[in-house]
Amino acid sequence: MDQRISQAITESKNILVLPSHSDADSIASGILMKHILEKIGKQVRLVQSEEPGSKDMQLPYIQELEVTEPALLDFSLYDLVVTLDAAGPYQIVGIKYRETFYFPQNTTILCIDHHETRTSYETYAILDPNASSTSELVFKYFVKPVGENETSYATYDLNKDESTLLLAGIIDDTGNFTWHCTPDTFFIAGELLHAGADLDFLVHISTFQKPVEYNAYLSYVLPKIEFYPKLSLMILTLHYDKLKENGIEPEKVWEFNECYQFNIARSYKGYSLSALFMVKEDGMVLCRMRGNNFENRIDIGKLARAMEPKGGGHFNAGGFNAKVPFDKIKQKFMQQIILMRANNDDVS
Ligand SMILES: [Mn+2]
Repeated sequence: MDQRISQAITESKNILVLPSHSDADSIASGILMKHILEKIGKQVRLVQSEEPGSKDMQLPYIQELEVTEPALLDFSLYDLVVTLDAAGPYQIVGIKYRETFYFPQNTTILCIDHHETRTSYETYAILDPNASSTSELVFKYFVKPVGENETSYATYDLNKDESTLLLAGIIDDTGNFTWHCTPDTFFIAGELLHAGADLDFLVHISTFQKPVEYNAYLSYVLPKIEFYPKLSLMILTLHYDKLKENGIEPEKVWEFNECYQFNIARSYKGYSLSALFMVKEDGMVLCRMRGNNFENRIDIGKLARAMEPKGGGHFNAGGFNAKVPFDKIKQKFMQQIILMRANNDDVS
């Protein structure tokens, strides 16, 4: 680790920890950073813009997460801001502030992240797009050195609950170890199990949590999936108003969609790319994409960014939001995929 990073931490008294939008990886890495910094005597505030989902509410130490709008905080109160799992400042703040929020110029920011496509906004960074998760980076740099990694801070003894928490972050970001894993990922998972991580509990909360309403959702959704064999693309479009007409609560849909993204998207033979479009009543279109790690050749992070400057993600997962009529977005989206596929074909 860069000497300047350890120095910045050593010299800071009050530290603000800001994990990106709520998922198990950002929550786990955020809580662990708080514990690690507190152990060395720092005053730490841990803030996230969103309430965690019902699955993540079951994670250990979740009550330590303060749900407040980060955009409204007084950053001058902190010597250092640590952001986790955030590809840009927009991933830290609530939806209302995503277009407009930037950190004040004199803020010292340490960014710990594994996104491939990102906007630079930090003073110091621990970045590794090859890492499975930000939880993995926190382990390597602050808990215990792995491989070639050298860092003076990596001396933290994890307890059982903290190990469970970090493993939750890794499991979530790797889709139960089905993508983005390296030898280090498995090594760290092993270390976490040795330290007492509760795998049965994590499998339980990630697998056996489908609400009964999921059946209704599934029967509504399945006929709506469109298949484009030439583009090896599948698209699901959900309109909030139509969901409501069918008695499905749009707010609940994000929970169902996790099931969709894990169980349906990228499980069809010949379809290496899947996109989910959610069209809200105010015209806002949210797009989330997934690629099959073995077959997908399109960089989804780049695709998202080509669609919308604030879009982004990883090679096989990403998204963007845009307030443009849906037909136009869909047309542009298809054209962009045709363009990227043509470019790939030129290369091969
Ligand atoms: Mn992550």
